[in-house]
Amino acid sequence: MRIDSIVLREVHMPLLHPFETSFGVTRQRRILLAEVRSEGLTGWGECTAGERPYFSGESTDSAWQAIVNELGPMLAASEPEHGGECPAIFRLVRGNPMAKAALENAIWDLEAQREGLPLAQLIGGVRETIACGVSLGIQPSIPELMAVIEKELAAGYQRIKLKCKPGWDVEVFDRVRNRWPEIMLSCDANSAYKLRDADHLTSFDAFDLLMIEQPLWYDDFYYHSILQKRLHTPICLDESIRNRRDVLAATEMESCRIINIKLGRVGGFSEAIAVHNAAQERGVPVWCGGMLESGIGRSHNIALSTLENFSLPGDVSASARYWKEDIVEPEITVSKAGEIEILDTPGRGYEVRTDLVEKLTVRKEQIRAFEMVA
Ligand code: OSB
Ligand code: MG
Repeated sequence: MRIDSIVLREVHMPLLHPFETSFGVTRQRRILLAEVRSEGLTGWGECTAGERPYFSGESTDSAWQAIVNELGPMLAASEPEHGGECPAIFRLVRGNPMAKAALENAIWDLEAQREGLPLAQLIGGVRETIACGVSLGIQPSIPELMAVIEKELAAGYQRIKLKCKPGWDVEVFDRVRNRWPEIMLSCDANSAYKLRDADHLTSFDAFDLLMIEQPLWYDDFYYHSILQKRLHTPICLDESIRNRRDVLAATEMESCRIINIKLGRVGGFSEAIAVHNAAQERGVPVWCGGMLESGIGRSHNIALSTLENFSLPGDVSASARYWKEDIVEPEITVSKAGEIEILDTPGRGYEVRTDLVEKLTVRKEQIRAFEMVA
């Protein structure tokens, strides 16, 4: 397909509730959106980089630079027929997976529209609904957390994930488990612990957690493998898994028993599918992570979650948990059974509210192909 134009924007979207993890608090998202036009169709991608380079080395600003200076011009000069060609188009640029994913996922959206297929179907998805969980940030107090859990369970969510860190862990799990002995409960440390905390982490086994997500360093397999040997609770890796080869290394070393897949973290649909397949071949279940996305990134996550090995509830929840007003139409909703229904519209399936996007835009740049010197 000929790339007619690429427009990159930064939109500002205040979260309804501050989101606190072991590495900080987010109150407002600064989200990059890529709008790619080709032959009468428009594909959208979202960059999941955080405002600060604390989850990974990327940030809204670093991704802006990477897209405007490098990746955007590369894509503008190419004629991809498939989203799967993007990794080769971007191959000279190392790292920057979230910046790459913003563009690659827009091409997948375009390809699905051109084929007249829902994106979920284009990638080989097998589900008509996906299972949803929630990720709950660190709260000011345990009673406030209990109230939030009560609300999300009543809304139908199938799994509660608690962000944790030293000082916000066993006491919290104990109170939650006492009140709800049967729910699917997990935790996510975002690398808040060290191997010397191993004794403390083994005490998490008492709470029948579905998994402990990324307890140790963001770039580690080895120390997680040592820790996993001491834990009954499965470790789930998020930050550490960057690509398919990492799945092979982590499963070979038994660093984890579950894998979280995020489109941005692995660089887009091509690598996400490869990660999914590698995990499936090794009998490791996966689930779809979230990065506080707008409806655009969320719609990509929904499509991804229809692949067969997404057998655990994801952090893909309703628009209304994050935003007063989402930028897609219809908004993303979750049923009382804790499921999102897959739409049968071609592409991502949720229309972009372009007027609202325009209103929320704080910077915008049209990207051109590198000048060809005759
Ligand atoms: O580690 O899963 C994470 C949000 C920002 C950065 C990292 C993570 C998260 C979440 C939020 O857990 C999940 C969501 O989008 O609801
Ligand atoms: Mg995580």
